[in-house]
Amino acid sequence: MGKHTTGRRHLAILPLLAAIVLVLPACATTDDSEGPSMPLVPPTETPETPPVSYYLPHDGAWRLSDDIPTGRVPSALGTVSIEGLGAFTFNPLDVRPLRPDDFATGHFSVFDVMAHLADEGWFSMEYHYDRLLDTHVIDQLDGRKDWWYRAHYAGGWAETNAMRMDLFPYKDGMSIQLATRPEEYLAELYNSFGAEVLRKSLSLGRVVIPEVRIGTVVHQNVPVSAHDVRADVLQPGVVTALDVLLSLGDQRRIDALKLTWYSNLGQATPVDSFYVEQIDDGDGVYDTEASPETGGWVYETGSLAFNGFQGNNIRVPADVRIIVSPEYMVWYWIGSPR
Ligand SMILES: [Ca+2]
Repeated sequence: MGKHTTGRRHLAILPLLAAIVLVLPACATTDDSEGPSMPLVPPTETPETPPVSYYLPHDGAWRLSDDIPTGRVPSALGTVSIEGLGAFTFNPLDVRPLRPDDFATGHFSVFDVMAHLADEGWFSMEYHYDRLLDTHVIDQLDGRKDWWYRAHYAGGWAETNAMRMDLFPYKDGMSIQLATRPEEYLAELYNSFGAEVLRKSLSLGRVVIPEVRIGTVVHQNVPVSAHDVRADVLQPGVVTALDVLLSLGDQRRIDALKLTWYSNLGQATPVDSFYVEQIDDGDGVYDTEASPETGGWVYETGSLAFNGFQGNNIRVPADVRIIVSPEYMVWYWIGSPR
């Protein structure tokens, strides 16, 4: 019988996990078999910085300067809750990415955590990479099929999520829950992934989004290229939701963008991401900078089958939201019209 973890960082997410933990067996485990000497301070940690804003284009280009902040590498013990099995603890410094072409050194996905725990022998899990879906699929976990997950960053809340588990970047303070879902639900998810891969192959490997809506403006068949804004977290060439806006800038369909880097936001720490605080496309609607008085932008992207809060509207910042070839993207202005 293992023991419960009592790491200070975990206390912040305990209220959110409590509902799940209460219905799980009491046999929680903790990965402390390697002794107490695990380092908790990463070699490349960067300190928190105050919010800092960047305006694009910069020197005529839709690229940020080279001296932008970088995110902290995961370093604190993390936990995963698995339906019917309990909570498992891991050291992020032990986790290796199954998709090293996507994640930069020190960074990895939610799925990588699961694969790591299975490799350590904490539970039985079989999985494979399906190239027709461009994702790893869990064939069985603890003898059961049809697993899916919920995950959110520190300060967030449990969200229905239709993002590939092996592309969801892990951060310290994250909450991760695995549970079985109806077979039909997984089939619909995988159908949406397969449609993305097919769409990308029909575009000869390029990301082309059939419809991008920004406020009241609709852009059709938007080609998207990588701009490598988050080279600290993602590998060069990985395409993100933010790249959609930067590509529209390249194409002169957006006049200006404001991106603000936050190390933390209230209870949410670390954040370590850029937030989009202005999309000026010159039509006079929602063109000004976001503010508490006027409002701001939120976005969603994915398959229409999972639009809104069915899975596409999740609190993953655009700069680390890897996209494969989504069916649509929408940026909503929340607040008063300006
Ligand atoms: Ca506008």
